[in-house]
Formats: sequence, structure tokens, C-alpha cells
Amino acid sequence: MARDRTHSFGYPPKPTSFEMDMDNITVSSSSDDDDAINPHSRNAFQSFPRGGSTQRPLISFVTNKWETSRSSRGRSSSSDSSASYDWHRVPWLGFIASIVMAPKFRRYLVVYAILLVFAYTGWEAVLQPMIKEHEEILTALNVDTLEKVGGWFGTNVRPEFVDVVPMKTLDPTLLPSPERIQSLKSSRRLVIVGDVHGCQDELEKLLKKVTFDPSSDHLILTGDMINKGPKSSGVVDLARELGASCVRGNHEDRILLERSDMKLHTNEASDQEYTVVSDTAERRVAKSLSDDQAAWLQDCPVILKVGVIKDMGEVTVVHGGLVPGVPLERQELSSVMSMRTIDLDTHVPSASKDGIPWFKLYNQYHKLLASSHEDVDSSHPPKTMTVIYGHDAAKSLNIRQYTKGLDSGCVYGRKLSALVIEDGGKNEVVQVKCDEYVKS
Ligand SMILES: [Mn+2]
Repeated sequence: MARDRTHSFGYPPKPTSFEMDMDNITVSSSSDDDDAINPHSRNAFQSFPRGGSTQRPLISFVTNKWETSRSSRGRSSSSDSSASYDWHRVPWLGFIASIVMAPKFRRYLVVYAILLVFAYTGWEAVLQPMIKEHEEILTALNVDTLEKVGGWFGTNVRPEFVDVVPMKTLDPTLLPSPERIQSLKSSRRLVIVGDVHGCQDELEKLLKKVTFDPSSDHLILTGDMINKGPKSSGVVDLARELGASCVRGNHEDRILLERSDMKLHTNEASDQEYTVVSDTAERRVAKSLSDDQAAWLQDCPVILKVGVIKDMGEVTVVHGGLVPGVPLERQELSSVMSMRTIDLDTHVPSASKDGIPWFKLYNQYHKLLASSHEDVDSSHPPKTMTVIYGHDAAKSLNIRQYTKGLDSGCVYGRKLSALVIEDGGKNEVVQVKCDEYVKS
């Protein structure tokens, strides 16, 4: 009996025709072809249980041909087997299953996964380090951390410098006027040029490009006017001719020290070999300068106080940089000529290229100063100071709110830059292309 039933399950169409056509059993279903394929088929007809209580309703043999997905097949089989789970009994599970099965969904899943990877690496590589650096700078400027590190840079008295002019103030009549009269040419301009390094031709080209007029414009050089490039003394002559102002860069400092060293040694008759042995490139530059040229360079201060310019506040020109929060009188002069980075704990500046650039701390300090001032008194402008500097060819032209870096690597075949400040504080950067004199 059990065997018979499995037969009847095995050949569902035959019982169907059997039921439908009970009195005429010799119709198509019992053709010879069927017999050839299934020798038991006739037997199955004869043994099919009729009218018994265990007989399956015929509707259960009907399949929906349009429903060919795996889930529909799962449904028809699950009615027989209670072991397999019916997804459709739990509506939300079935819903999720149908989404996951859809090929479009899988395609989107890949796209979302890629986007997720991009977002994560962006956060890890760019955003998080930026936020971390910003937080570290804020901590470095927080007065509460001052005691922990035992004092910041500038709290001790600096050693006295001899043979160096620490500071000068620019003649105020050279400054552009605070208000610009519309439709008129600027009455006065300041043309501040980054590291020239003996590139006289390029300096001349730049002055021509800004239509420099010595009767109304004033040239300021941010130091490192000489050395490395081809025409050191030519640059000094041009600057003197134009009545330019200057600051002392690390290269002026070195060449002038070399000169005084040479003089010292040539005065000693016993030590004449010294100049012969160390006839380096820097020594040749030092020798090429006349006493007048050297005296002009010697007169360049380390810090040049320019004065107040509209929208820029107090403006100062140095070669390297300034430590924020330290008065100009207490700045350490060799650092002012050479700094690139700053220690966040102690605020001690360094010429090293590795670390937090000093201008980041400087800008943040002055932003905090300006915003805290706004809360207290909005009628007076805050005591912020804008620094215009050179020295950092690696960072190239670097214009920020309170710091303006103008060394764009002219001597390395890049550009010579000028910051031109006009009446009303309007300013723009003008550049010329340079020949390559030194491989960077
Ligand atoms: Mn320099």
C-alpha cells in the first residue's frame, strides 16, 4: 500500500487524467509511449486509491508555472515536509529575503561597500589626523598646560646679540593710505618680495610686471636676497638703488659671519692658509661683496615693523617666523631668521622641517585672540599681528589669514613672488617664472 502511494505521487498527471476520465480509461495517458518509458505506470493507475481518507486533494498537484523562483518551490515542498522553514510565514523575514535575493540589491550592496571603504579611509587618513592636529594646537595654546611643561619659549631672557640689528620700524609715510579713493591709482604701494637668492634678472622682471614706481612704491625684501643664485651683489645693488627695505635672512647671516671670519683670519699673518683651504661657494659670495654692500646687508634688521595696514592689523616682516604670544622684543633672533616648525609643549621653534609648522600655531593663536576680543570689546580692533615671511621654499607660496609666506623657490626654477599692498589694504600676489639655478 505504501509503495503504491509513492507511485501515485511519482506520476501526478496520470491520476489526474484517471480522476477526470474515470469511465474511459483508455485515453491518451495510457499510450504506448508512456508504457515504454515507465513500465509500472499501468500498475500505478490500477492501484491508485479511490475515495480513501488518505487521498491527496488534486489541487496540491497543481503548480503555478509562472512562479519559478526558489521561494515558491520552497513553499510547495514545505507543505509536505515540516522540517524546512517557511519564510513566508514571517512577513518581514520574507521581505528581507526577497530583497537580498534580488540581483539589483546585490549590485547596490557592492557599491555601498565601496563607498563605505572610501569614507573610512578618508576619515582615517585625512579627517582624523586634521582634527587631532587641531586639538593638539588648541592644547598647546591653553594657558592651563603652561605649568605642566615648566614655561613656554620667551619666558626667559634671551642672550644679547652683537653685530646684528634686532628691529627697525618702517617710515610711516611709505605706507599705503587706509582708504582707497575710487577710480584713482593707489597713492602708495608696498611691494614685498620673497627669497631672491641672487636671481637679479627675475627680480627685475617681477618689478616690471608690477610696474614698480620708486616715487610711489616701496620695496621690501623678506631676506635670503643673496647666495645660491648667480648675482648676489647685483641684487644688493638693485635693492640699494631702489631704496628698498630688507630683513636679515639666514643666508645674509651666514655670509656676513663668513666675511667677518675671513677678515679676522686675513689680519693674522700666521693664518693665511685658512682662506686658501676653505674657498667654498659661500666664501666666494662673501668675498664678492664690497664693503658698502656688506654694510647695507649688515643694516638689515631681523624684524621689520611695517605698521598698521587696513584689514591686516599690525604687519611685521621677518625671514623665518615668529613665536605667537611672545612680544617682538623677546623673540629669539636666530630663530626668527630660521624657524619652520614649533614644539607644541614648550613653544620652542626649530629650523627642522619635521613637526608642526609654526604658522599653524601662529594663526590659531591670533584667531583665538580675535574671537575672545570680540566678546569683550567690539569697538577696538584686537591686537593681532600679520607676519610676512620667506624661508620656507618647501611650503612655497603660503597665504593665510595672519601669515603670508612668499618663498616660492625661485632659485630652484620655480617662481618669484611679490605681495603687493595698495591703498585700503587691498593686496594681491604677483609671480614670475624663474630659471633653475640650483637643483632642489
Ligand atoms: Mn632662508
